[in-house]
Amino acid sequence: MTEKYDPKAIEGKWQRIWEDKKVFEAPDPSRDSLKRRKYYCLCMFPYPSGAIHMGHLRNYSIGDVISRYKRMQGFNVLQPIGWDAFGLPAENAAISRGIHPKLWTTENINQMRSELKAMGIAYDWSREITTCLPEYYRWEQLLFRKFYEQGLAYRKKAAVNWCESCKTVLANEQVQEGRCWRCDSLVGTKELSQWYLKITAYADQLLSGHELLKQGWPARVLEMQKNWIGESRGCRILFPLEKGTEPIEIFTTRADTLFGATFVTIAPGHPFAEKLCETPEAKTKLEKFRQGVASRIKPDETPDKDGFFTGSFCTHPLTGEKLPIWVGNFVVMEYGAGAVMAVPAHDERDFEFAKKFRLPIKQVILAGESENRGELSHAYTGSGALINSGKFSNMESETAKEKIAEALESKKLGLRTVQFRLRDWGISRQRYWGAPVPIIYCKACGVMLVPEKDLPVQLPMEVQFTGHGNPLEHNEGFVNVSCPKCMGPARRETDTMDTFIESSWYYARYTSPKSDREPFSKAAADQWLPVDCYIGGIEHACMHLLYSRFFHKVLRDWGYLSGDEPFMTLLSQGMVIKDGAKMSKSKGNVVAPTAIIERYGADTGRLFSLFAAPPEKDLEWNDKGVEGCHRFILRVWRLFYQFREVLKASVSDEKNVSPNDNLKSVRRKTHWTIKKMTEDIETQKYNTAISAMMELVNEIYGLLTIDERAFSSPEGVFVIREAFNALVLGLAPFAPHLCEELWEALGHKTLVADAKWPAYRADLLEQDTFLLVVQVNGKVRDRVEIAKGLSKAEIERLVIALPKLQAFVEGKTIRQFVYVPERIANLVVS
Ligand code: ANZ
Ligand code: ZN
Repeated sequence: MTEKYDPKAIEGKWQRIWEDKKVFEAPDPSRDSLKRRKYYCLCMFPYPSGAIHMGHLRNYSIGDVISRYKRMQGFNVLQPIGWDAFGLPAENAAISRGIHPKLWTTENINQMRSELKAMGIAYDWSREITTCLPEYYRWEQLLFRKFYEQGLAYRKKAAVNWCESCKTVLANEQVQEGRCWRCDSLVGTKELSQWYLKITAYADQLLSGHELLKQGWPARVLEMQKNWIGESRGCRILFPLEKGTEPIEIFTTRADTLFGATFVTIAPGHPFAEKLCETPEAKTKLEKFRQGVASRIKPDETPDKDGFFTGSFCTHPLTGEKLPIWVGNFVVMEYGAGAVMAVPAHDERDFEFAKKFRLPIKQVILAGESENRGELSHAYTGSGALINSGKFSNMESETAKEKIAEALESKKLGLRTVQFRLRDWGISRQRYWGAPVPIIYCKACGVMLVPEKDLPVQLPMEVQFTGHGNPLEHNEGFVNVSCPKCMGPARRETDTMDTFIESSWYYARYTSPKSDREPFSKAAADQWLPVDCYIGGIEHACMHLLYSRFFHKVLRDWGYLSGDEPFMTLLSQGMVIKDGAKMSKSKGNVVAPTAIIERYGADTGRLFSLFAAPPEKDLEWNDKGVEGCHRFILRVWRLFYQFREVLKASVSDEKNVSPNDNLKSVRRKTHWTIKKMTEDIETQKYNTAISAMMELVNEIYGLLTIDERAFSSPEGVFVIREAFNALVLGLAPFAPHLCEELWEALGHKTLVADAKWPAYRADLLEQDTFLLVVQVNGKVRDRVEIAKGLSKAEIERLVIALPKLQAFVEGKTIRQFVYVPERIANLVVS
């Protein structure tokens, strides 16, 4: 052991040893010679943007504490890493700086790999995957084939962001305040045929699966998913058309208000709209509306209610009344049936609409007393007794919902259904840097899947990045193919897949990352899955975590893997902030992990990122805090250095140890620390686990200041070695390089990474004394430490003799001695 702590030398040394010995390469559980239970710990894999940032440092430090801790607990731990390597920034770099996305990505991966290695994370590097390589994406092309064959992938027209001057489709991230990121011109929309995955077919399972996740997932993530999926129980009702055969279908959650429907409103994009708009005026209006609605960029922006009368009527399914059909801009085509029955008296949007266009308002639900007089001033949206509703009048809303639905069902004019807000997943991207959709269009044969034997459809490397359109479209060698069926000339699909596809199944690929016959081996997936702990940012609460749960369920249904859920526990870590804002390049408040590693070593950086805040909270970056963590490491180092000879000495047998009170108290602290850090790590309170270890170090230093020879007796050597062992083992998941070095200094021949997590002895936690609060006539006059096991009479004698009490008892008679065992003694005097 050197006198000076030299993180560079130590960290490099142990990283090499771990790598040479393949310490963190996880054997498949069936081949594990140690027959350990498996534990799969996964951090969301990084996008290779250039260099690792503090969010990575934090995320991966948390994952590593869990992995190393579980390993010390005797688990066979899989902690893999890879690269989410397709995506927009690479293409933007190609457009603005002329560097090929493949090159840009590869360079970034190389840099980030070496930075992650410098952090000393216990990764199984033999399982590294890179999603932009054909050996990875070929499998999702295969999966896409299967999605298509199973009717889970389909094509439909939809609006995309379109920059007219760049002649290109823009991702939402490329639209900044309604303008193109590149040329700053206004962004419009364009209708294109796009590929979709039918996630809605799994909506109910994605929701009911929450039951299984309740234990291990943060409630707020489940809540966000629940809202995103948006289950809504209601009724589909048919309104027969006055002219024509097919009725208009609407979706409502309030069948009880059916008698209050005074008109029907359809979405501008409704397939009946053209047919229903008979007059030229209505036709012109429809055209205008369609353009207006389409040019809205953000779907959550609701403009003022607007609409027009189509000129057509339908009939009320129960009363037979004639109801006008309107087009309304607030009715969305993608939800429910794309049409609503308008009940202005009980729905705010309909109320506003009816007021604006002077349409009838008919109350059918009784509101509270005061609200039932005269004309409604706003919609009453609550429940209550029905009025003006024929034979359903006087029923309560909830009963009426069922009874009216039944009546409709028996007339075949209604059906109770569950509706989801969740939309199918649009996976088409009109961009180069993604996995090509394996489809060929043939004039004669139509839409054709690329045959399995022709996979992968590789991205061509020779492409021009002009910023105009998708480079694949202009790549003749890529686009022109022969049809797999008739061999005639055909065109290849130029859309590439959303990068969320790659991250939807990578966790399964890690279980057999080199598999070259299938996406992953079922046997390997069955051994490792589900992921026991998944760690990543809260920003992935909905999309990524829903998409991968969807993939998992689909793959399960195909028999590719088992189990209903991919991730059993989820840890959503908070953000890293500095000076009150999220660390980001644009804010200029970035601290690079590499700078911290360079200056203090990786162990300090890791320790700080775990000490500064519990994982789910935001972490405020603070240079003083980093220095504090570094000083703690130095303190530990000095302590070990001071005792370097003792560490090597032979230790007396525990049976022969009878430590004095001071040593006993250090022992107690040691066992308390083991208990505390174990419980805290189990409950993800890494910050307080570290505090406990700091306390132990303080306790040792504290005793040394009173008595610098406190540990020189054989008992002392035993006690300090026990404390040191506990400290090194406990700190090992946090500061692993430091701890390997100290473990070696303690004379161990094995790695601390392989060591067993310590156990505490409950009997040693017991204190021999307790603190007694002493009162006279109910007022606290003193606090004293009393040995355990004394009788009440003995304690009374001790209390009466306390010097501080003399002033209060002198010359008085003691009437009573009240004693609450091990807590309070009260003298009643007069
Ligand atoms: C009649 C009614 C009467 C309604 C009433 C509400 C109150 P959630 O809970 O979100 O599912 N709706 C249905 N489809 C729509 C669409 N495509 N665009 C816009 N609005 C639509 O909401 C269901 C309610 O939202 C439905 O119930 C319908 O209005 C409206 F007193 O029908 B309701
Ligand atoms: Zn053909």
